[in-house]
This record gives sequence, C-alpha cells and structure tokens, in this order.
Amino acid sequence: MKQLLSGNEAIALGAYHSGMGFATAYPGTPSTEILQNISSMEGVYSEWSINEKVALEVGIGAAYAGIRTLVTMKHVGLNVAADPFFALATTGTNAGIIVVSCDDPGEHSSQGEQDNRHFAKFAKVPMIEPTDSQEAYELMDWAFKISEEFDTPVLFRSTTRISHCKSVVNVNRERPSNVSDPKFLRSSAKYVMVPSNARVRRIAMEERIAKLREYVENFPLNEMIMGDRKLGVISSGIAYQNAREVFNGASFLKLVTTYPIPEKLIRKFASEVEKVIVIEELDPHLEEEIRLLGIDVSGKDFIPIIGELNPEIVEAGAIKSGLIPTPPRSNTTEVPAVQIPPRRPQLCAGCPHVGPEFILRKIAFDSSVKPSLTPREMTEKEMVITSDIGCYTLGVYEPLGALDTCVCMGASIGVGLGMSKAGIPNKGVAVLGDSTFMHSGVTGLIDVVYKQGNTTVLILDNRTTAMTGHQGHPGTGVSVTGTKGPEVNLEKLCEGIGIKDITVISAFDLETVESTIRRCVETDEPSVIIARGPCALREKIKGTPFEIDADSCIQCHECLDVGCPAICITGEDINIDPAVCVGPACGVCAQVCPSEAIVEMKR
Ligand SMILES: Cc1ncc(C[n+]2csc(CCOP(=O)(O)OP(=O)(O)O)c2C)c(N)n1
Repeated sequence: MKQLLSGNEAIALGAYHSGMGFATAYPGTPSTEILQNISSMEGVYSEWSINEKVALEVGIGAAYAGIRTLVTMKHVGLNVAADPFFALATTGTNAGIIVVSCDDPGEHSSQGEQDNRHFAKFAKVPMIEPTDSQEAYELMDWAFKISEEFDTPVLFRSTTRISHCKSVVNVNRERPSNVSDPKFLRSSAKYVMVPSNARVRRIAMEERIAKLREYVENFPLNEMIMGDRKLGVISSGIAYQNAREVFNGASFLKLVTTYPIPEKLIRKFASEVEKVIVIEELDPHLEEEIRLLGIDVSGKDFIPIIGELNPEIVEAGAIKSGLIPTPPRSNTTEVPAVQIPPRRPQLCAGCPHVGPEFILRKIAFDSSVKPSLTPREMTEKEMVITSDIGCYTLGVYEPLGALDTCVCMGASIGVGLGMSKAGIPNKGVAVLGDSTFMHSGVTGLIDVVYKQGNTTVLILDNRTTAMTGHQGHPGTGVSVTGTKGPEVNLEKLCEGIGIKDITVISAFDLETVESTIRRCVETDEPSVIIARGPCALREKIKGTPFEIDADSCIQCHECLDVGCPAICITGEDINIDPAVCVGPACGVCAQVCPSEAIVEMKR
C-alpha cells in the first residue's frame, strides 16, 4: 500500500510495524510529531517525559524489560540525555532500542546547530540515516534488528527536511502479531555498571564496533549507483537528494549506515571513479572517516560547514570548485524569485507572556539608554533578566527587548544565581516557562535554596508547552493522548524545595506583576512568582476586540511598546486589528494606555 508520509510519520509507522511496544520523548522541533503519531497506535505505551534524560532512562527500562523501544528528541535533547545514552552504550540492551535524534541544520527552531553524528562515534554505537521517508520507514526494522543482534542502542539520525518533507512510502510490512512479552533477564554483570563490570563491557563495546564494521559492508540499503565514472559522489541523508539534483549523471555511493562506515564498499567505489567527493551537511563527518582510509577526497573545501544545504548551495559550491560548468545564461527573461517580506518572530495577541515581559523591560532596563547590539555597562539600578527557552524568549526582540541571557533549557535560574554569587551589583530575575521549569529549571531552584541565594524566579505558567505545539507536562497532567492525570502542583513543589516566598498572580494584571517583582527583588530570600494565564492560541481565546478611541488617543505610541501583533501604525494613526485582538481576556494594551483611549469595540 502506498502512503504519502513525512519522515517523522514514516519513522513512527516503521517502528510500529517492527513491533515497537514502548515510546518516550520530550517535544522539540523537528522531532515532535514522531511521538504524536505513535500516541494513537494500539498496543504501544507512549508518553511525554519530563525531559530527554528521563525519556531515555524510562526507555532503557522498557528495553531492559524486553520491549522494543523508541526514544525521540531534537538534537540538543541528546545533550541532555547524553549520560544515560553513554551508559546504555556500555550496558547494551535486551530488546531493541532506537534513539532518534532529529537535527536542525540552519537552526530553524533551535538554540544552536550541532551535528549529532559525532554522538555515534563518541558513544561507539551504530548510526543509521535515511535519505527519504521510504528509508525512514524501512530502516526502523533494520535498526531494531541491529540493536538486538549487536546488543547496542542504535542512533537513528534525521534532519529537519527528512523529518518534515513528505514523500511516497510503499508500506510493505504489517505489525507482527507476536510482539514480545515483557521479561527482564537478571544479570548484574551486564546491567550494574560498577567499575569491575564496566571494564568488561568496555571490551565488549570495542568487539561490537569491530563486528559492526564487517556487518555494514553488506548492508542492503547502502547503494552504489554507477553513472559517469569521472566523478564519484559519496553522500547521505538529505544531502544525498541535493547532490542527485546537482551532479546529474555522476556515480553515487549513498550511505545509510554512517557509523561505522563500510570501508571495503567505499574503497571499491573509490577505485571505480576518477575523483571522489563527499556532499554532506554540517561537519565533515564522512569526509574525515573516508580520508582516514587513505582515500583522496574533498568536500568541505567547497560545501559550507554551517547551515542547511539545498541544491542551489551545492550547485554554487560545485561551480566554484570547477566540478560542474557554469550554466549558460538563458535568453528568456528570468522570473524573479518571490520575495517574502521578512517577519520577526513575535508573541501572539493575547499571549500571557506579553504583560510580564513588558513590565520587565520597564523596570529592569534604563529607558534613557538606547538598545544596542554591542555590550554596554549596566547602570546600578538596572536588573539582569536571565531567560530560558520557550515562547517567552521571543521577548528578546524589540519592542519588548526584555531579556539578557538565554543559554539552554533550564539555565535561567543557575545563570542568575551565578551572576549574583559572582557579586554583580544588579538585582536579577530569572524567567522561565512551566514546561521548562519541570524539564530542568527545578534543579536550579533547589541549588538556589542550597546555596542560600536570593534569586527571584518568574515562572510564566501558561499551562502548556506552547513553543513546540502545546504538549502536556507534569504540571498539567495531560498525557500525549490527551488524557488527564494528576498535576504536579508548582506552588507546592516550590514550597517543598524550601521556598517561602511564593506569589501566584494573573499574568494580565500589570500593576500586580510590577509590584510583586519590585517587592521580591528587594528581599534577601529566594522567591518564586508564578504569573498564570492561559495560552490564547491553545485555548482559542477570542472576545470583543479593543479599538482606539480617536478622540482620546494622544498618539504617544506607548501601546506599540507592548509588541502586540494586533496593534499597527499607519502614518501617525494607531489601529487595532479586530480579527487578531483577543479582547478583554488580555487587555494589556488598555492598561498601558495613559489616556484610556483603548476601549472595547462598540457593536
Ligand atoms: C534540550 C531541549 N529540548 C527541547 C527543546 C524544544 N523546546 C523549546 S522551548 C520548549 C519548552 C517551552 O515550554 P515552556 O517553558 O512552558 O514555555 P512556553 O513555550 O509554553 O511559553 C521546548 C520543549 C529545546 N529547545 N531544548
């Protein structure tokens, strides 16, 4: 049966048809849809975890217990899960376990760019990479088999274009009827990594990689496609598709087992062509591995090491290096490429983060100092706003411009604590969302208590993981299937840690937001402010929109500082788009207006 599937859908279906019985994840673009697709599959236990480390740990438990398991995350998620990942590489497994890392070349929606192929070599585990949805589907079965045959986790790497592009998949398998029953085989030598056992496993890891080197030589989905023998292109993943478009007619070696690489196959291919090049996205992973074989190869001298590739970029590199001729200029009038006006990412109309970030800008930044891109000294009365990762990070952009740092998920509290312990004279507020607080913010807060810090933590609690598409988390109790379980109570959690000063406020009540922050930063105790308000997009909030009363408007433009997408300026006139404004449930602009010119629209 043929189906049009994205890479993520194909990964989910491929795993299902391979007898996967357990799946865990923490959301993160471009990986999120894998678990979302699995969640409706019968016979599979699936769950969002509190973070990627726990997702992998829970997955390890299931695989040890004899159930084929899939654990998915975005590239930076594997940094969080690196500790159990390396440990799993050491212990090996019982049932097959696949760790899917979806990388984001070009940082479409990530805090950093990194090439997770390094993790395979680093942890000494096999890696597989599909070049399209068909392979994503098929390779799942191979990955589970490799995992079980070689007693190893398999790193399955996808990238944004593989995960999100749709292509036709020949769905040629069905879910086996005899999915294995759970069974843990007791063996402390294998599963208890005290040094004496770990040293034995360490030897097993090297033996495993040696066997895998042999195994990949005959892997059926690595493919030599011979054309013109003047040029041989070795490639993998989405870069293979780009290369096929550019080097029309050349010979290709498509690799899906990208660690370890099939040495003999590569030698054979290289011996059959005059020149070998590697086309790969990000780091020269394949290029370096191939060069180590003593094969003369080039690639990164003409293909960028940064960002996502596309056929145009590959073509430009190939022309520059003389591999292909410059295409003749056509006589026909060229149709100019469609220019899409650039749009800065911004918070939605009615977003509960807007008000608190507006207040932070107002009280933490000296309004007489112009925003600048170069570092500047802070005045003493200014405050440092250490932020985290979530929708609220968009508050870094003008006109809000309310944030000073954003390091990685959960870092806002630790970074703020570090600054105050280092002795900077400025007060500070650490800002993070409810999902991020659960993910890894809470450990920072425990450290604040332990170190007797006085950090003020502002949790922007919109009761969802909004940035990645409204997933539940322990604070909401909502599972991946939408069922409701017990909620971890934020206030009580903070209280249990030892925070005495906890204030819950409405995120839309600007006066209270301001007075609470001002009070908290002045105390010597650590404090937590929970600014609560529903995500307008998720709750589809829409009330009678506001409008500008032209007679009262003094054209001070202060409402523009809120950065609401519903408010626009034409000439000197301010207008509120009634289709976008959510109305009184928000009302932030009306609170900001000094002349009470923003009023509910009269019908
Ligand atoms: C290690 C890591 N995992 C996952 C992500 C993807 N991600 C970005 S923000 C975010 C959580 C946002 O939720 P929350 O803190 O509640 O803020 P909101 O977006 O709801 O405002 C996630 C999961 C990431 N950037 N880094």
